[in-house]
Amino acid sequence: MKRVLMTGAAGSVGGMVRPLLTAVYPEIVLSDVKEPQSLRPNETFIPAELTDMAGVERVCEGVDGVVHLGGYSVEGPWESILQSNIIGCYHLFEAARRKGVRRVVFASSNHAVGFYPRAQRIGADVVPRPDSRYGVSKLFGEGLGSLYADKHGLRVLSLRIGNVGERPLDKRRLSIWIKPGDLVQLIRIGLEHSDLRYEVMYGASLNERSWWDNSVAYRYGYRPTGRAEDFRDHALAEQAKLPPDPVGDYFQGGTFCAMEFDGDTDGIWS
Ligand code: 15L
Repeated sequence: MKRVLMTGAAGSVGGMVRPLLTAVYPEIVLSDVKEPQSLRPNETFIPAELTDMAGVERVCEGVDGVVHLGGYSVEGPWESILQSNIIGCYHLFEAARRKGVRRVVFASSNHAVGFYPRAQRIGADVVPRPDSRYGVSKLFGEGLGSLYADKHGLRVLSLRIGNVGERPLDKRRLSIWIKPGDLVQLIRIGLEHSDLRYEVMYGASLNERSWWDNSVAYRYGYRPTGRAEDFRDHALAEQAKLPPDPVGDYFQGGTFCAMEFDGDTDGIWS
């Protein structure tokens, strides 16, 4: 891996993983609609809109591997999700194929499976239960990754990322938190591991309260070092400031499940 492209480089996750990737790979191409701050000597910024196929092809030029963080990163109106995460994600995989990119690490999300109850432990092979239009768009991206791997030989890793940050923000995040360094470990598995063809893994640190069986990642050598419980007091204090949310607190996806919810509540409160 000589030249690595990161889309969504000006976003918050991009900002956290960027210095760690820049330290590893000789050439980093950063792409986003706005320029990220303080470029290092081995970083080049190329602006692109994911909705512009020609622009996406331009940023893929000469690239060996892509870390695709770009797109709409929360629940939103259908039109925004459609443009950024459906059309934009298709452009990314198709441009990667046309330009001979070898690997793509796709930032999927825990919201692809957010409607699993917190009481249930799930692996990466469960039937998806998206909790939002955003979650559905992430499954579309996972589907594209699988298709381009099987049909075109692209090697793809879909990471169902929990919540990236220096520490878990609340009780839910004690289960799904991932520290930036652990996410970079997973990204490097996606960019470098020789056995990888197509896999789905969870982007979580070493969390005692995890709801996910991440044995696929461990099989590929993932050894997370972040421990959510080290920040338990802070996370629970923050949780205490939040109003109760019967739907969100029951399901793994939290507030994404509660948004616009008018479904069947049997079994939630009883
Ligand atoms: C995500 O997928 C979002 O991108 C992020 O903003 C958080 O909402 C995160 O999930 C989460 O579930 O905490």
